[in-house]
Amino acid sequence: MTALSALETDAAIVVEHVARREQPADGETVARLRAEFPRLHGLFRALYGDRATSLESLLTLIDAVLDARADRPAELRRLDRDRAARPTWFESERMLGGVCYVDRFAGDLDGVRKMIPYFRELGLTYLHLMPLFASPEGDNDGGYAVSDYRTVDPALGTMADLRALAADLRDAGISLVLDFIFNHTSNEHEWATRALAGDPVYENFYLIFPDRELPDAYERTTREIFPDDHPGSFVPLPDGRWIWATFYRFQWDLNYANPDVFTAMAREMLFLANQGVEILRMDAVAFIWKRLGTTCESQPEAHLLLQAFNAVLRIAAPAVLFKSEAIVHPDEVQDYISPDECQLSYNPLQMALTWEALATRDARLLQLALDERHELPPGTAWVNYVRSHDDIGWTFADEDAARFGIDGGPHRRFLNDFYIGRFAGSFSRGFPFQENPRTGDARIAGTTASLAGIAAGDDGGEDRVVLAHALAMSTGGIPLLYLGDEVAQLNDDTFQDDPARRGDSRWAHRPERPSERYEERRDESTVAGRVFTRLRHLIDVRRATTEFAGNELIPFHTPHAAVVGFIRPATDEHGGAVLVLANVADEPAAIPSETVSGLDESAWDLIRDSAVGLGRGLVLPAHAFVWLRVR
Ligand code: OTU
Repeated sequence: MTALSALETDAAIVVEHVARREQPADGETVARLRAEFPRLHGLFRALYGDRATSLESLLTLIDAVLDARADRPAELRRLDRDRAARPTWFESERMLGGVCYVDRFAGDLDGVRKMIPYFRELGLTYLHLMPLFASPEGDNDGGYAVSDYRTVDPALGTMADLRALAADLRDAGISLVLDFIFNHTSNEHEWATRALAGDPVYENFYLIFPDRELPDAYERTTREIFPDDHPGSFVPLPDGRWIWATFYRFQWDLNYANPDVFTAMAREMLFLANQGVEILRMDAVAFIWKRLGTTCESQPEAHLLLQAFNAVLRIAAPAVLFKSEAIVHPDEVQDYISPDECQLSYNPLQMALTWEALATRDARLLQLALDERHELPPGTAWVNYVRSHDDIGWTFADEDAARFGIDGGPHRRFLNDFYIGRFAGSFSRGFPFQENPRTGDARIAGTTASLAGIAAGDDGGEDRVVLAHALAMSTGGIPLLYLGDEVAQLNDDTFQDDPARRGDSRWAHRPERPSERYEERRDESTVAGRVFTRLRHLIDVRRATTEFAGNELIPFHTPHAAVVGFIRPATDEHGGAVLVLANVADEPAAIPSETVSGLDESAWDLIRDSAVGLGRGLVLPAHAFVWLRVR
């Protein structure tokens, strides 16, 4: 039987199946099912076609999708239509993201609602709330161990509160972003407890092995992700068996080779979509498919699974976007980004290389990333951030570094030493995260202000905080602020005294809302006030600069290794173009007139709102940047 005839016969069965449903699907939904079916069918066959029951599984999935569509509230169906009419909404220069923990920033969901006026003051259009679902007591990886995707952590509120908050945020022009933590569940999820109790249906939801034979075989090629917690990728169960746990011992990886797992998780995803979530942050995408003899990261099936989830959403909740969280080699990061897979992605390379440039006072690797690794397919966007709730990992490509004679391994060790503050003369006060003595690997924890020099009292600290944000706000896509960084919050050292947080230095950069600093935010005699005022101004300028929409970027090279440069071209007939130059060095950089001779002599400084002449070149002070409208 050819693939085409399989599609035809299966489609006929699906049509009949859908017609027999108790609750008939509306015309719009049927049209979307028709449009997406060939793709979903192909993906499902590629993933599960070798199983005798694969068609049956597909029918179960389609029922789940149609049930979710039937449950989709009217205002979200309206959103589906609005987004379809303006599909590039997220590429606007007005987009600005913020991220926070509900409890640490605002107490609970009601507290978040009360912060909406502040979010508007700041200009947010996107709010990522860190995981807020039921989770084990004590250490739960900041909520990344989910025990029930349909229950909000009772300390934070209820599902009804979450729905109401999503609607209030939407009214304020802010899209709610939540994680879809789909690589693993907590060991207290009902599926996990049933698996542990020996229920074969749920044993099949996870990857459980009777002895060490296969775990040992897999571990010959897998990476240790959280070596502080346990070595390798497996943890023992009380009965002596071994279960796959890539991250913490209480986070059990799901078995996506089982189509029932895909359908069960699709149900949870659609449930979240129907609560009013507009963007799902797809956690740990690289890890979702395992294959013996490989790293078990970024396998081809990981992409097929994401595309299948994407197809499911296009039918039932088409307004919702995916943001990929792949903190891996830059080639691999790119592979997750397409309109059919994840429309948005963190840009870990730009993030890490911004810090790399600040430490080395050399922006060449960052420039190379903008020159060669910035472009994206139409209909997609980067999420550019200075730092997240996670560590900073040095995920640049060794082959890129080699082009400048830099050896990746020792360079990473230097960067770790520098940001931990072990390197003489460092301005940084960071912590090591998951330092692995066996491999010499480590990543970095710390708030932006503490890493950039403010905690150490370095003269360039405030400038570096602003510079790093200015880059995230100007290269394209959605800039994302870690809330609290706009008032230069410092590390929270108290995690070291809390048994539930002690083992995870990322808590250093997840402080509680620094309310004193927020009170000082209009007082420019304070650090918080100066940083806030400068960032707030950048946000205003960005919103008024249409050239900052979209992702198009033309590299602009200067003779200085410490200067990164690019032009953001006009996106409409009215715009000129915006030249961005940023100097990461501790000394001024003089840009000679020849470098800017291709531009009109008179330019407009968007930040100072004043004319500048380029006839004699220009001088960038230490840690300074310009956004110039040029012709
Ligand atoms: C993600 O990060 C989350 O962002 C973390 O907060 C979680 O702890 C983790 O998953 C488990 O849910 O290893 O150090 O892309 O870098 O997925 C962070 C690879 C992590 C990993 C990433 C993971």
